[in-house]
Amino acid sequence: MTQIPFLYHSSHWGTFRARMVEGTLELQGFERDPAPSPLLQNIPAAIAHPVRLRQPLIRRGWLQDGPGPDPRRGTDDYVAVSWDRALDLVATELQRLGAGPSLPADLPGRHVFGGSYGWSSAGRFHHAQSQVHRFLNTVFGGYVRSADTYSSAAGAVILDLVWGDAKRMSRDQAFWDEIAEHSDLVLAFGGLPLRNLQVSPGGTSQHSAENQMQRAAGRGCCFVSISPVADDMPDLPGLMRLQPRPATDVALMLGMAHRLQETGRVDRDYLERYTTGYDHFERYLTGQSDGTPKTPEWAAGICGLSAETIRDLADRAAAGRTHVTVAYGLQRSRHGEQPVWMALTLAAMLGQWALPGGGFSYSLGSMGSTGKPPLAVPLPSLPQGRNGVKGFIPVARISELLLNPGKSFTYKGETHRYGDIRLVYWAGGNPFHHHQDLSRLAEAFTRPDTIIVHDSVGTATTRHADIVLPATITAEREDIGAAGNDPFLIPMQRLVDPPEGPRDDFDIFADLAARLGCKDAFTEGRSSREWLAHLYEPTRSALLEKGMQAPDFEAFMQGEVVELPVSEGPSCMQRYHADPVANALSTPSGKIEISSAVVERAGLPPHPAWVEPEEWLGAPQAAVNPFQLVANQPRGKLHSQLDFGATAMGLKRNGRERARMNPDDAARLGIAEGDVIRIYNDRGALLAAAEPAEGIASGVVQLSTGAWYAPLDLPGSGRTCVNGNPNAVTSDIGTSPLSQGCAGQLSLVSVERWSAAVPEAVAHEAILPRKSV
Ligand code: PGD
Repeated sequence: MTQIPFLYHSSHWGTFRARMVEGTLELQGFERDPAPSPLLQNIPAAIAHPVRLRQPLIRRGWLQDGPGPDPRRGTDDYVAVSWDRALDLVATELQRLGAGPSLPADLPGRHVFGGSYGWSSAGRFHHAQSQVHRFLNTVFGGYVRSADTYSSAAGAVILDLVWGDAKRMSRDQAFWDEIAEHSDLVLAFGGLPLRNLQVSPGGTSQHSAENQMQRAAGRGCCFVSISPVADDMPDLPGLMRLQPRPATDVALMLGMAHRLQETGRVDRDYLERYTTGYDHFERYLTGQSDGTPKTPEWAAGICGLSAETIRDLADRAAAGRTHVTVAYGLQRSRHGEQPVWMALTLAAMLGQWALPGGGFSYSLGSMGSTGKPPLAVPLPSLPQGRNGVKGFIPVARISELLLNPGKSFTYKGETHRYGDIRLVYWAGGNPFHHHQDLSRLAEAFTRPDTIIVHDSVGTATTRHADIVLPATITAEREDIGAAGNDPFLIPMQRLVDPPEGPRDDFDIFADLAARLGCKDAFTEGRSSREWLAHLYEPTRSALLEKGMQAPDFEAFMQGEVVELPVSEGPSCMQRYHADPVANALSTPSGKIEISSAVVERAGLPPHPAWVEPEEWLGAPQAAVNPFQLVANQPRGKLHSQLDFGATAMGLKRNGRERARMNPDDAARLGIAEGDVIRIYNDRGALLAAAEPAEGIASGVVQLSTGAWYAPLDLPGSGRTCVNGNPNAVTSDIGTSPLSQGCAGQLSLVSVERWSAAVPEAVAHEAILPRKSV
């Protein structure tokens, strides 16, 4: 009997090989991956799950009454139509809004929100967000975009100002190798959670971080996990776990900084040569400017660790080679700039940045790609065309945009206005999972004339759309897998033919562009396969120029992964340390900025500072809502993707997300393992399955994001997500006037045992837009 061969493929959580055997997808981890991710086991469910969208759907109210604001979105039912009818309807609506081959100078795209934030899928060509951007640029001349990411907005904005291009700086140094070989102490604010390191946008072929941590720890390096959630760091020899109150890391860092200053261990030569503005910060640290010295005792009163512990940590940091790293999670909360800026300042004060294994990194605990060496060749990349529309929103201000056209907002020290949006076009994202205060988002989604969503599955977002177009999944199409800091180019082979119905996003857009008279501009005369061949070529040429093997496109798609060279040159920071004048940073002063005039102009303290957030355990609001909800990234899936897959479902209880809390807190509230609990505040409520867990700090409830949003009106509870999506209760407030990022990680909530009859979790397929009968 002939064996069915395993074919290569890729996902955000890893490269793999797979084959279809009797209707089932069999998977193997990539042979060069030391620890393939358990998330791979979510993929087989996607092939034929009832949650897959199979026909274009049009919301009944939109079909009957035409475009316009409509409170029925979210509750209306849908009419299934043929592809031809759906595309005709979409094209007519886009034309009504001004799309076409000749556009006025005042581009109609200014009324189109096309930010379309979301992780989409791996694959360089079929990446849905890139496709929708290219399409909107082609037919509307542009669109209102979103700036930054839900992952990192506060951190990226502050680091851009005080360190230089945050993304580039965090991705151009092999921190893991340095830590493994040289660090004595790693201060990990937010930990180094393996669940985050499983994933990276575009894919990650080698899950090697735990090996590197073990190598370092085996050599005697001490890792310090600083997080209210103990398993934010794997067990390691010599590991120290500290659990300060959530949102108080800045106070802890200031207490450490004060100790360094008081004991004369601040590296003033480093500060003088490489930084600017320390004197201003020092006056704040010592209390000269505000009367409050930021002593370890002061810090202890805020963060809950003892002054002794804070002093000891500072002493240890000064005694050896110390690497300071801060995870994205810390900045995904109010005043999220501060912990990132303060961690960078602490590293500068220690003065070991120019030495291997010392210094600062950002997002080492957040992305599988951070800390790996950058690549020395370009990757295939789909050109998105030119966006001629100037309007934008900071990424997490979507509800504000739709609810308040014309209202002013601030960003990076400047004032802008929200546009007037008539069309929302989304492909490759799930705002009804990722945005905060989802009841408010539902209200915002009633406002536009038309909302169009492409997805492969029927999420809560599709249920709020007027037109839903079913997309293929990666297993059903060919693509090229590749990602920054990942040393392989993967031929993503088609694993299974698509079922009747779904189409590739590219083909949908190509047919729409044809109806709008813009087909050639969109496709440039290429089919999907011709695009793949075209995009492959720059990488191949670069490999050949370096004298390396590079098969031609056809051989590549039929064959093996291609190994890519990594850069051996010095990183930006290594160049900067070698010559800070010739290799100045891209900050206003060219140096690391410990005080910033731009930040001050934006209305924030001019240097890193403890800025008390509204929702922390020391706030007046905690008297009403006494628990800090930590809504972090999930272990069993990427965001909301494949929430119905085997790994994700295996971690739920009766189909409901688990919320972990300290056993003493649970006992005090009469809550036992497996009880259903209600987590609520004045923004909303959700139900989750309680899991008392020793590793959760007192006063904290940890509930990861990702459960599919399923709001029901429950007696005595109001609108309640019965599947456990934390964004039912999080706050839709910007991180600060400077960055306006997502602050969804931390909120104050109340918790109680649900004592009424327990409603069942809503099955994923029941979230699909309801078809009329
Ligand atoms: P995903 O679940 O990845 O979430 O938010 P994001 O929207 O990225 O959604 C991707 C969607 O794209 C899925 O519905 C998937 O089916 C669809 N999709 C995948 N591939 C394709 C394709 O090829 N074509 C089409 N048309 N669709 C496709 C994630 C966001 O959530 C992020 S990045 C972060 S970091 C935030 N984190 C938090 C947090 O820490 N705390 C809270 N409270 N909230 C958060 N929200 C944010």
